Amino acid sequence: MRGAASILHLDLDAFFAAVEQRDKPSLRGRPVVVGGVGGRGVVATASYEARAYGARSAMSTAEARRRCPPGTAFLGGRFAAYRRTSDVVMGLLRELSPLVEPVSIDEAYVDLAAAGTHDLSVEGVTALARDLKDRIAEATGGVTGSVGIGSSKLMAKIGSDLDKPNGLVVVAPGQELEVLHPLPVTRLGGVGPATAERLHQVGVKTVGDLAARSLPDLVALAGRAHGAGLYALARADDDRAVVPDREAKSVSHEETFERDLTDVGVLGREIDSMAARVGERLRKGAISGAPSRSSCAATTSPPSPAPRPSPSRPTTRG
Ligand code: TTP
Ligand code: MG
Repeated sequence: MRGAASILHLDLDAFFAAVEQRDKPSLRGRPVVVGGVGGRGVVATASYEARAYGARSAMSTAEARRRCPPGTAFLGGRFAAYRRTSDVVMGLLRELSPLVEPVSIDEAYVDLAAAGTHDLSVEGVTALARDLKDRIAEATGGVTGSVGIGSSKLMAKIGSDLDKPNGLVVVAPGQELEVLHPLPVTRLGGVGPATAERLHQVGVKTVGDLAARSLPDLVALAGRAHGAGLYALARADDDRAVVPDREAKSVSHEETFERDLTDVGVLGREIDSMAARVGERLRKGAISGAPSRSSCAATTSPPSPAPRPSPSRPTTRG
């Protein structure tokens, strides 16, 4: 944790849907769902208008169709357009600091202290964030983002999520625990459904509840490393650095089929075709790697969630 609120986190709002609404003015203000539109399709994202009806990322498109009213647009996605818009936004972030860490296609951390030129007072970073939001909307033709600024990556990310969409939250140094403790534990990175379930069973619902537990308690509950991590996060104790240009850890390809495939010959041909596409991308990037066994597993049912393109885990939709 730093003495100044000098880490910024940006997350664009309903990103894929926002790009669609920008490019097709008739979609603005309307429910829009982007994702797989076939029978086994999965929702990548939903505009906030569609979320009002319950459409969500990773839900089956069939379920989103049941929930959303007639007139909802169901779109297959245009990844080149999302990538171009993302590049414009990442470019604006790089104007703020040499230390920018993209986390996914629509999300990044910026170390404002690394620039050495910004006023890092709460007023100073608030004005900087307002200006950034204006410039993003202008450069992208109307895509909005939510910004959080705080004394650590943890507080910056919590902040960007607190007032979505189009939010701006600066967590002043010294206010971290006041902001953090009332939140549900699931808002901490690393508390997935399994850990959350275990914590709920022992009465830990909020981050404040978590902070009241001893270190040995949490280690007994979640294991040594994870327990210690939770103990630190509940105290807003987070010294993770902003790391620019993280290298890709893996290159993969996944598809959801219209029907379950059980014929080994057909599956083999599908795997060959996907492997060829991965190989093509590896050659293009002049990189190599060892195939991972688990990523070669062919899942037929249930359909996997919509792939989430990210610089650190590039994924191409089929
Ligand atoms: P998110 O930032 O998680 O979601 P979002 O930008 O759509 O909405 P929010 O306002 O809550 O930030 O993800 C960014 C994009 O990544 C999203 O627009 C679509 C894609 N994505 C997937 O393809 N599959 C997924 O399961 C998720 C969560 C996102
Ligand atoms: Mg987003």
